[in-house]
Amino acid sequence: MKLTLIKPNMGRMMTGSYVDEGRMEPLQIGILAALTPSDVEVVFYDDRMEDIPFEDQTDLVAITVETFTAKRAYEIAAIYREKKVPVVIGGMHPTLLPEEAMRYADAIMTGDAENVWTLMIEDAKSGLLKKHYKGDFSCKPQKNVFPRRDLFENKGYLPISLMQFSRGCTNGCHFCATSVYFNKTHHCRDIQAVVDEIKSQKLKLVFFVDDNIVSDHERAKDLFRALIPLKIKWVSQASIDMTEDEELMRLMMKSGCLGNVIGFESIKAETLSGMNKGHNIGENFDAYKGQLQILRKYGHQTWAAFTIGHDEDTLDSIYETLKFAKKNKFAFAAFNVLMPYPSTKLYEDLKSQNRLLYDGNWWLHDDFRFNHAPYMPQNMTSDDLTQIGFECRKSFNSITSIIYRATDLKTNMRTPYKFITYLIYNPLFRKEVYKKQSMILGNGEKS
Ligand code: B12
Ligand code: SF4
Repeated sequence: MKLTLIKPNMGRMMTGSYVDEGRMEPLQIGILAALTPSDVEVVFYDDRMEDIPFEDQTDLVAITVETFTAKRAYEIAAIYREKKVPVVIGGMHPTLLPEEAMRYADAIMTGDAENVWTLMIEDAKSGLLKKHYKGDFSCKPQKNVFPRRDLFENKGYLPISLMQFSRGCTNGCHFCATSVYFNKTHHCRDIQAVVDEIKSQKLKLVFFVDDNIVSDHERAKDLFRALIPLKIKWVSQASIDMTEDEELMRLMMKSGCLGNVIGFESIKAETLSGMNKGHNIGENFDAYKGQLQILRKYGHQTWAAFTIGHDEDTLDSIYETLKFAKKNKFAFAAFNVLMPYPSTKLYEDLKSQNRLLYDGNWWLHDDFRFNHAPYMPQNMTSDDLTQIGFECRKSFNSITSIIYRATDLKTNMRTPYKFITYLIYNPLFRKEVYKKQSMILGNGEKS
């Protein structure tokens, strides 16, 4: 049997197809390939930069789907199904919205694949695919396999190895798709398995794609202790309450952490409370003053993620957030329009208030464009929100801002390695700001 794995692109720019120059290895593809029995031939196509050879013979197509790639994924599925090749889809979006996904595939898989993938492959071999495979979290992430990274060779990915220590997060921010997918649970791999996987790698720069690597402080400390002798450099995602535990911070930075993506979301306590992000507020909240001192003390290169368009936000408060991000010389920052992902509390609230645009399913709507607000905000128009989001991204990533932010001896200039990382990635992200804005989802043809 031949299995074709596909990672779909998000869409097209007005001027032609979008090629993500900052693309990274798709970890789920490597894991699914590794879980596949060895008598099955596996090929992989990354739609983000290569053409899918639809004419090639294959027996089963498996597509990984996020909400932003759903439209393109369904287009790809339709082409194969037209040729009578069965298609299975899985990942974040089908798990959030199984009824929709079922309309576009022969089979769907919801939740994690580790426990049901081989069963699905056996069913496909005998031509007896079931409509719905339900994964669960009863085994450790990745089971006992290492991702098949041989499938990633010569695809031009950034020289950074994607890995995972844990999946999920115990917090429940109202906008977060991950918290719905994992139902506020957190699952860790055995630390020795992570260490062995790192040792098997040539690349010594690792991106732990954990949703929140410090969700369990004690487990995280154990991991960091085990990483110290490996002398790697790594980045991940972490919640800012890590700054309340200095032992955690010390071990984290000693183990080679350059910095993490941190969900700041907002600099106002009432906005953070409104989105159920109390763990950012802590005691005596003063626009993150205390937390930032700790981050700087340990030389943490911060990738600050903000979401804009909350009910408490105004145009002024968003400009204030931009000023805050520049003033604190964050290495990187994201100003994402708050996206109502299906099945989140945010989505359900906006739906019940009749505030969703694009018929409530922006991810499939022909008129929706990337980074546009798909709902009516409280204190501005949706166009204002789209515009101010773009302005924040442009301004934060302007040449003057890049030069100004570089000059932080405690973080971005703390070591030559950190400075080089800063200099390589800032121009790359600057370019992406312009390329991605208003991108059309899918192949651009009206459905
Ligand atoms: C790493 C990551 C990135 C990396 C991407 C790295 C890469 N390879 O290209 C970077 C930082 C670049 C990134 C970018 C973005 N990301 Co991102 N990212 C993640 C993150 C943290 C981890 C993904 C991952 O690798 N997980 C590890 C793998 C092993 O787990 P998995 O994908 O869940 O796969 C398992 C199962 O789902 C299942 N499965 C998966 N696919 C399939 C397919 C089949 C057929 C089957 C049967 C099973 C199956 O099996 C796997 C093993 O159990 C997720 C959070 C998350 N938990 O998903 C967000 C997440 C996917 N990202 C998200 C978003 C919004 C984005 C951006 C749009 C942000 C932006 N505004 O620019 C961009 C664009 C993404 C794109 N498609 O191009 C959202 C998506 C929300 C949604 N509803 O879809 C998430 C969920 C974060 C969040 N909390 O909301 N991202
Ligand atoms: S802390 Fe981050 S990963 Fe956890 S629920 Fe909130 S947004 Fe999601």
